[in-house]
Amino acid sequence: MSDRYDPRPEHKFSFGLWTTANRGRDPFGDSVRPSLSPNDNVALLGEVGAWGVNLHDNDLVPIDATAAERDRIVREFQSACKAAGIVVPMATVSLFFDPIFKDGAFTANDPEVRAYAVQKTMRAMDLGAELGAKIFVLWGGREGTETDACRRPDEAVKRLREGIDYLCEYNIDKKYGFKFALEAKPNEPRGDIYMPTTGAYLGFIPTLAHPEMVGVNPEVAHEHMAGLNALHAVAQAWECGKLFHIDLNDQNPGRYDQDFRFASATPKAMFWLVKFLEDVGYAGPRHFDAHAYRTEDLNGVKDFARGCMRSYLILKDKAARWNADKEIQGILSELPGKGTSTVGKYSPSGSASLLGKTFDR
Ligand code: GLT
Ligand code: MN
Ligand code: MN
Repeated sequence: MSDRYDPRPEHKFSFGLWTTANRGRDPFGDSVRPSLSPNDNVALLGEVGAWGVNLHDNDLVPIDATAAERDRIVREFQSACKAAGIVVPMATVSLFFDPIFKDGAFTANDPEVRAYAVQKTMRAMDLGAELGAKIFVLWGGREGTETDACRRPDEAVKRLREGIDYLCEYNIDKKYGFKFALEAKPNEPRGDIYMPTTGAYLGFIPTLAHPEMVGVNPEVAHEHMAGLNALHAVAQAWECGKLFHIDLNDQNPGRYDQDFRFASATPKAMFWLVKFLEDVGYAGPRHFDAHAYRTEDLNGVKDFARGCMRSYLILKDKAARWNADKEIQGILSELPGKGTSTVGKYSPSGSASLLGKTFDR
């Protein structure tokens, strides 16, 4: 059945290979779904009407693959993407799965681990560039602690900066044209993660050597984990020109990383988020970083993926109706105080007249 909520390429809906291939493993229970190869995964994404696929290096190329294996895997994946009509807008790197990163990657105490993390990211950038990606996400999942006995947290910030500055130089050197999008999360898998919220990264970025190359990738669930309003984080990122990517999903506050289907937990909050993205004309990918319930089989995964996109389009439609609704717009036009200017530019005479003014509280 096709209707006006069918996804189309211009909607720029993307999924990570890790999202639709999620097998439902959690810390307490094993996989409930069979593995889905990257090439079959891309075919599935084509079938449900997605536009793009994103990947970590090791979602596609095993960490121990030889150079020849890597090249064959990449070639076959490119053919699979072509056949499915799927593009690769974003790439990222796994700096969290391998046991080597147990103490962190860019911030680990062992300098060999830190250097390996930078090398692994450079190779992931090579891979992403080969697949046509222009956005490179960095989620520092292991950049944190269980106890602050292990290092001073400001030392960790310096190490993180050095790593990212180096990768920006590599980006320039190789002419890859990547925009880096830093993704925050308050906790899990570490007890505490150094850059816990999008706001923390927005404070960190201006301290980098190439701040123009680096923005953020806010994730709805990660802001909700911290009990925050995800829209406010997204809006602040947008306002300073740093919304380079977005991870859409859903999450109840204060819980583990639930990665629920988009808009399935907080539909009203997600209405405001979609309305914002559409109103401001955000032109980047709408990436769903979520997964199906453990109770679902492969058909359920397809329903889940279709559901993410459909929910977005329903909310987009409602946002357009909100904007077009005469009654709503009439009520809004009665609100006092339009515009963003409050007191204008400072001048001594202007400040004197402001001080002299009597306000009717
Ligand atoms: C992991 C994490 C996500 C990140 C992915 C990119 S991996 O699933 O929980 O939020 O976006 O590294
Ligand atoms: Mn998440
Ligand atoms: Mn994410």
